[in-house]
Amino acid sequence: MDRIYITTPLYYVNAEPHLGSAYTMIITDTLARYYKANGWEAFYLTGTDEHGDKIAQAAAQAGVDPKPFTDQMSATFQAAWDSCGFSYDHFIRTTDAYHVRYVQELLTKVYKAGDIYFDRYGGLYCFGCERFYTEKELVDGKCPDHRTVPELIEEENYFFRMSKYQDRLLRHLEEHPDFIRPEGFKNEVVAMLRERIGDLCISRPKSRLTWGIEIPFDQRYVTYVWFDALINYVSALKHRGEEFFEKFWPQAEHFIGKDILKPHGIFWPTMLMAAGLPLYKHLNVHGFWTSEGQKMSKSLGNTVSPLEMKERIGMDAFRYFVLRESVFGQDADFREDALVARYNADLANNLGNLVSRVLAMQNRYFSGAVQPLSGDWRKEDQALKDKFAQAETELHRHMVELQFHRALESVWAAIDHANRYIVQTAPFTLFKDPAQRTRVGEVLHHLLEAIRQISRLLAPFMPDTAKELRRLLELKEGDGDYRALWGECFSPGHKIDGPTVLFPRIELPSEA
Ligand code: ME8
Repeated sequence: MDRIYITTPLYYVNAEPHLGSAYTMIITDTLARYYKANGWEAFYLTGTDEHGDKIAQAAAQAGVDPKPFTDQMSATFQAAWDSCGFSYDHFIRTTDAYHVRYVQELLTKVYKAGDIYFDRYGGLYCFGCERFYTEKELVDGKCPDHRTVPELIEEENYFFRMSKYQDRLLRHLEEHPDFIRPEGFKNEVVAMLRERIGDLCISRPKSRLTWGIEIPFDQRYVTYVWFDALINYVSALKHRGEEFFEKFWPQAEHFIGKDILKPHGIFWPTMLMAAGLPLYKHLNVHGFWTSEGQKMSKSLGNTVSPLEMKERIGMDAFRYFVLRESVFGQDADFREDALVARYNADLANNLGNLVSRVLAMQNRYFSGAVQPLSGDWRKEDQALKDKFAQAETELHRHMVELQFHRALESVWAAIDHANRYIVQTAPFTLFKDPAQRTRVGEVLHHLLEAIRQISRLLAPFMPDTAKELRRLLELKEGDGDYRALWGECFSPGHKIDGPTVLFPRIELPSEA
């Protein structure tokens, strides 16, 4: 059986869910639904990243102990994702006991194998990033992300012999050119690997930070948050048993934003090598969203909240917009005018009108009862069916390439075609001639088929809309009709529901 293991980053619990995290969720949820619908065995993992300085500081600011703070924030994330309808199979928290145990087990194993050593180290430390920087990485002496001057810290710590695996990782990337994709990000990692990567400091003294997983062989230390968090991808599978791990791990598809390329592209595979585990299959890297051309930030007040978008235009319309408007791997801009334009043109007009017109005619002309198809198909009937078959073939190809915008384009080309088919066949004119009633019934039957196909094709992208279309067509869940051939789903007399407005137009103030 085909299998896929889909993961998201674990979200830091120091901020509310925003467009950046929602985007990774929308992509991965779409893929998980797509593969499950196609009969694959899929496991879809998300969760929260809860240890480290950043979280300890956020808890302190909130005046709460880290544990209750993370409990509450993690629950906020989970509730937000549930309200968005994301279909994850497991939600992991890095404070979960099984995860903590596994991290300690792995640390012990790597330590015993000699790949973790104790050393004195002085370096420039950025508290925001929770890591040491080399002079070369700084911009004007400041952390490039936080624009703050890192502090000089000297202390004794444990180090992971990351450099030992540098050449092996470079070879792996050469032998598996799509290990990290799109290619530009692979090239970035290859460039990093052509320089000295050094070893990785993986502990923090408790004198400085206590909120972390204790180093199992030295109680004076906790584990560096990245060394802890990355391991979730394995601990979540192991939690379900060794067999489960063996089954899914070789099919691991990680999805991340480009800012966390280094930990996933370098720390993680070298950690896996040291632990004697196989590497993940692919690291899939997406770009960053800006809002009206600017970096999203709370102080600018331009963050996009998935829950607010759901409230305003509905989750499916929000999903449609971010998937249709962005190219996987590239940066994208969230613009209000683009959102309204796409919503009105693609959803309210193309899709919404098609559905309401067809259902309205079916009800007006035949009281909702589906009419039989004769064996005698006209050229335009065949062309309509072919267009949907073409959309499906293209969609499969684009999904494998993670080209979500293209996949949606293909579906919309078929939707456009269905609208043109109405103009071409003009059932509203034909109906005036009683001798043409049988043909009108056939035309509408083909159009109902088109809507059924739209519901199938859109299900991974717009699950609620797909469900609503099936409800309007009076198709029950698990009816066995999902894969039925064109023309073989609706038996004559099958009654469909009345027309409805799927996507009410958004009127701009100037239009009102
Ligand atoms: O990095 N556009 O968590 P996080 C697109 N805990 N993606 C964005 C974005 C934006 N404007 N802003 C953030 C972490 N992201 C770690 C991960 S995994 C073991 C540990 C993305 O909550 C960002 O790239 O800061 C990352 O993929 C995700 O949101 C979570 O970021």
